[in-house]
Amino acid sequence: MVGKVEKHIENAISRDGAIHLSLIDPENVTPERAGEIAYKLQKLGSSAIMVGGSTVVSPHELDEVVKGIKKRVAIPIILFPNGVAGISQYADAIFFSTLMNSMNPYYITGAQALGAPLVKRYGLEVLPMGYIIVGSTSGAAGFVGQAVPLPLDKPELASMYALAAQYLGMRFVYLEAGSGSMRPVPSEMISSVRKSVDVKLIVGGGIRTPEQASDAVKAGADAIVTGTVIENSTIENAVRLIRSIRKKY
Ligand code: 1GP
Repeated sequence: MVGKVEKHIENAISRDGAIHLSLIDPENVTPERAGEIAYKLQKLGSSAIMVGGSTVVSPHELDEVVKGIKKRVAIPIILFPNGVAGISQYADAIFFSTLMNSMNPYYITGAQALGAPLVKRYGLEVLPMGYIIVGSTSGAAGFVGQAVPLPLDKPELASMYALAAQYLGMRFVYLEAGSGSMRPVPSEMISSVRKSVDVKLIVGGGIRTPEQASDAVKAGADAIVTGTVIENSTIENAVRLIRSIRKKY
């Protein structure tokens, strides 16, 4: 069932052409700092705050960070979990994901089965997502998730995985080049996936400049995720980056 958060995302994409999603890693910030960052990003036009990281192990710290963000923003807070420790009752929704190209069943259905009862008990809105890791610099996500990252020069492989995700019922596909990657997802790969699927296409990992963000949108991304780059960049770069994503401005 499509809930409030998914409708908010759909509406923002149809209004703006494409949207920016901000990722905050709860292991890198205090709850107060997370709130400040989220407040700034909301003001700049980010459509939702994602909270998660590949090595999150403390549900308590996660809860505190989500609460810190919630105090400061009205936009949805969406969990981006690495496993069962990535679930917080204080968030609005969860990207309920399967790591499509993991070699370990724990990341394909195991953690999902363990976490599902908690997601239900907390009443979190579920956003079903196929998560696909690409490129040899995909870092912690690829390593922890025991993925065999798709080669960046093989867009057809990404399309196959994305189409499989759609056929499995996912309403989101996330092409992930890894946080801090030196090589973001190439335009050719994004456009190949765009041609193959109708679901919402999220792209992230290593996007640092407005030009990279806008190239990804031109290639067909519906949403661009950036992590710490916004936090560390100048306000001008952050404004330009978020604006560059909106096709209709
Ligand atoms: C990581 O795709 C996200 O999961 C964001 O990556 O930190 O490089 O922006 P960056």
